[in-house]
Amino acid sequence: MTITITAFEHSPDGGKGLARDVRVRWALEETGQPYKVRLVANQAMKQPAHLALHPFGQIPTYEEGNLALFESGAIVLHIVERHAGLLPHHANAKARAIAWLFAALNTVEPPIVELSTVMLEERDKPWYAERLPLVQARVRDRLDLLATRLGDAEWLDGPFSAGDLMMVSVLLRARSSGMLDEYPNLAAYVARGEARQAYRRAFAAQLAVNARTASG
Ligand code: GTB
Repeated sequence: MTITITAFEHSPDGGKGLARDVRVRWALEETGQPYKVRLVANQAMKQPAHLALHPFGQIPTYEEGNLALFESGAIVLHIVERHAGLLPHHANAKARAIAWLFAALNTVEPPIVELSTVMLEERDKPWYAERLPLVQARVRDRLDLLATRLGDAEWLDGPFSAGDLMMVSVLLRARSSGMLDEYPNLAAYVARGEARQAYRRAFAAQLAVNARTASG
């Protein structure tokens, strides 16, 4: 059955790979699943056709036969549960990999997203200089302990898993703030994720879209 995902027609990052379709593309590449991409224009996001797929009018979505899914975490989990490669076979190890996937989304991503919102959208506010260090401290709270936990391991819990895929995807959003560089082991962990062939294919595919739509 054909898999179709949605992505921005014009990603606000211009192809830096930070939009959440990339983690879905990456999971599909890691598990060897071919997929199609339907690009959604900004003005179409909140129109009925797209809202029928995504109740909040966002990307990414995932369609396969009569299944339509939204939420990047749910989509990645669906992919890795159905196709081998990113979840361990042993039940306990599988549960732990899924815990890391949720930790990336629920524990690490929120302060990172808050930081990028502050830096991108609140720079001109009179309270920016006061707020920024507070939000940076919330990111540091998470990164300090994540870095300690990772130590000098290659991945979070044994072989590369869906948990690592999601954690690397989330940490990538912190890089432009400079905060990732405060943690050399996390920066190296992210670099190992980016060096995977499947990530490179996912990144190149979204870059090609953005290069094309920027010029067209
Ligand atoms: N919880 C949902 C999920 O994980 O799937 C969140 C989905 C979401 O935030 N989608 C964003 C979207 O559709 C795109 S990824 N936004 C349009 C809208 O809400 O109308 C978030 C994102 C956007 C831009 C950058 N960037 O420019 O760097 C990075 C990430």
